[in-house]
Amino acid sequence: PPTIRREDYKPFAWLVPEVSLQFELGLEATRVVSTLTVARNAKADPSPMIRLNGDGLEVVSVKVDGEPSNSWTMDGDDLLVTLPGDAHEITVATEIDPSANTQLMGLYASDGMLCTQCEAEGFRRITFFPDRPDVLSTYRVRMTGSAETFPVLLCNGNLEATGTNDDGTHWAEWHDPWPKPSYLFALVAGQLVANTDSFTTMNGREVTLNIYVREGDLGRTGHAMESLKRSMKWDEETFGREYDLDLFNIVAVSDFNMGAMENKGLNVFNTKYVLADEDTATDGDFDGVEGVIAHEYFHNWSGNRVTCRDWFQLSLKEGFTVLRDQLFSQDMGSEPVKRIEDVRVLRGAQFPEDSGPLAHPIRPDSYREISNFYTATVYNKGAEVIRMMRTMAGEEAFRKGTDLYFERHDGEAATCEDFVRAIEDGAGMDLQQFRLWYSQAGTPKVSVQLEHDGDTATLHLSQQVPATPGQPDKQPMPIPLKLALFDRESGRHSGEELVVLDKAEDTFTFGGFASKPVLSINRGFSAPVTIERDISGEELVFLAAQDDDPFARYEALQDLVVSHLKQAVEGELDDAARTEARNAIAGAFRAVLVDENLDDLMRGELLVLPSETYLAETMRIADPGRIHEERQALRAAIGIALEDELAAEYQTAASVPSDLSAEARGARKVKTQALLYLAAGNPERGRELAWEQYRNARNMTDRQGALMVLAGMSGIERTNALLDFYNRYKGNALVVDKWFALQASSMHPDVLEHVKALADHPQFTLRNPNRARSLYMAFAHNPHGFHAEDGEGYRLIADVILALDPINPQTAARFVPQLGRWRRIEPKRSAMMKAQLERIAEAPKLSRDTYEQVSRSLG
Ligand code: BAL
Ligand code: ZN
Repeated sequence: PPTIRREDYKPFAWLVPEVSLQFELGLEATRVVSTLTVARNAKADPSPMIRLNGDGLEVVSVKVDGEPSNSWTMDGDDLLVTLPGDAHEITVATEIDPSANTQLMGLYASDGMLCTQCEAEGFRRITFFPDRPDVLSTYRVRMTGSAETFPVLLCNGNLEATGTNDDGTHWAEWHDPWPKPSYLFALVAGQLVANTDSFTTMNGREVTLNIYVREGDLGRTGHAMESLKRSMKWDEETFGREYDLDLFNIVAVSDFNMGAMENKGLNVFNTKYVLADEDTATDGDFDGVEGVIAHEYFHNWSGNRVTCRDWFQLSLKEGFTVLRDQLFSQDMGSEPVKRIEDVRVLRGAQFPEDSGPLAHPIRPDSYREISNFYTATVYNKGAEVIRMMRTMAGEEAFRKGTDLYFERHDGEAATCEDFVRAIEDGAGMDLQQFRLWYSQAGTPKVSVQLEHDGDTATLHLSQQVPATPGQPDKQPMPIPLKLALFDRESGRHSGEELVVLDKAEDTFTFGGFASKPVLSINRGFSAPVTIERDISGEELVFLAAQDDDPFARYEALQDLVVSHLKQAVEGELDDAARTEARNAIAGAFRAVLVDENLDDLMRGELLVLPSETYLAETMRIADPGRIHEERQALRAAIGIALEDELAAEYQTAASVPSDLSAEARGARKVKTQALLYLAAGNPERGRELAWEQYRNARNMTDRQGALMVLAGMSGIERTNALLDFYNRYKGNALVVDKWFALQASSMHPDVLEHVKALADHPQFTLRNPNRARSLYMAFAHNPHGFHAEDGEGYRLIADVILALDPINPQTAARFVPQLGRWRRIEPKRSAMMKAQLERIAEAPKLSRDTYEQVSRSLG
């Protein structure tokens, strides 16, 4: 497959101001007739022909200006039409089979209904079109189909007319007044019911809101609707953005590659991010629904009104929209807890990407298959980069920048450079050097040393941006670091400061310190970097107990644990030193358990141990087996040392009434963490408590928490709980996904055998992405199973990739990065991981998606 390069961008030779589409809908055969009004683009190199992208389409007929035409040829999958004049109308008819579309890109059948996914390049699987985001058109769509099979007919924009025909079909005509690129097109047809509500915008526009689902799911749409209304209000208040149509529709579908899709006026969602009630969704699921509803809604401005010029600019809309949804969720719940969760995602998913063979800048320079670049780097690091601009500018100035961005580029297909320039001009700041964050990959490492002399504290900072594929040499980047210097005696500091490290090395001095202060740095995680600080265990304990920045407090605890586990894994500790370190950690955790100033949401967060993946990331070469052993042993040691305190916390938390209040959610979080430690320290007691919790659970958070613990243990309680859970929820696909995932992510010694057996379960299928991921993605991210010493975990995931690739390449390729970590794993496992990648590479007819990921991973 060819490589597409950012530097090769050229504007398209033709404008397509208007598109008219006619669909005759059928699950097995859908006829599409598209009429494009085209005109030469004066800003582009002239061309005598127009290239209309296709993917697997066959031409039924082509007309130019209403007359059948022969002046067309195929170039691979694309249709080239020669056009004599400056403006024409092209009409192309095609026929497609949605039921055969297992890739779930383009128009496909899901559970008896029809729906679409067009981002990034799915529209070309529906009809021939210049399928690139810088071609903006207004769309008029007429859909005709069986009134029985497709009672609901939805498209972008406004519904203008409907009617019935004598043959049992009916039709609907939709018009979207806002010019949009083809990737934002959507169509849905099927048997659906709606939760309908309304929202009045800041200028008094009455917007009808619908959430369409299958009939039995209507009762679980309330949270999504409330989240939508809160998002609409928040975007008005925080970014001054008002909704721009009279209708906003959301449809939930059960077969979906992504989480959701922001099609103009018709968001299509994975059911996972719409449906929630206390019996079937955990607190985390509720947060997921709120966050994704907000994210897709916010795209209406950051993505739709201002879209991307080309796919290299993906972070323009995704990084910015992730930041917007993160800020929204911070405002809706606990700001520090949300920040910790977001950083955990960044460290667990993006840091490993940034330090491996798939590392790429947030604005990549080249790709073969753009679907592979919907990554944690483009999304989450992209959000961090914009967050840094906000931190340096301050909230008010940043808002001036975003106002200017929306004003300048409304209706345009813009670039990341346009965004940076708007922030620069609007906020009045110089971001020249800061632009390096868009072009350089790799997580910067900042080394920190604090010296004290007389009454002056001197801070030495240095940065190093590691080499990444294709980028051996890096320049220093501006790194904004929030810091505070604590007086050891009083436990206070005299104010937070922001320093920007923009050189390879720099020194900052602070006066007025009679004794050496304790440094708290990168507070609030002000920069997405790793910090290597010269700090004692005693200072970390001090910060873990005293720091007034909740993130820094969390960080101190994490550092304490990470540095201990690194030493333990790398064989640097004798028994006495190990015991001493474990005692110090247990002491710090005890302080967290009994601290009356902490709310339970935060307490629960502070108790979470760093993940095995993150621990591996902190080591140059990781031994996953040793990491697992040491981490489990530390958990058990804490469970033993703090058994009484944990049991007391557990009982207190268990007595909090079960509802969705922050207090109750916090209590559940603490309870789950306490249970994990207790079960590790005293398995008998843990099993009993978990079984009791399972039986008495009145919500999914408690039920799933208990089952998670039981799934990792042996015993009849495990069998009974898993059986009960399955029988109770076997009609609910999202909960059955949980049932598969809980077993695949368990700490049970036989997890690999369990996963193999579950693959034969009657409810398992590779064809549904949620189900495939529930078993195999959960397993691939379970280091204890995936890194089984004999390499069977690697073989299993390679088999999955090979089996899934012909069905759904986009989803198959998502499994490759786990094997791609081979260079950072100890030699024996590393060789087996590499061998599996080579086996995949040798397979005939690999998709472009999987081929690209495997070849980059081996390269
Ligand atoms: N644009 C793809 C799905 C999302 O990021 O919202
Ligand atoms: Zn998005």
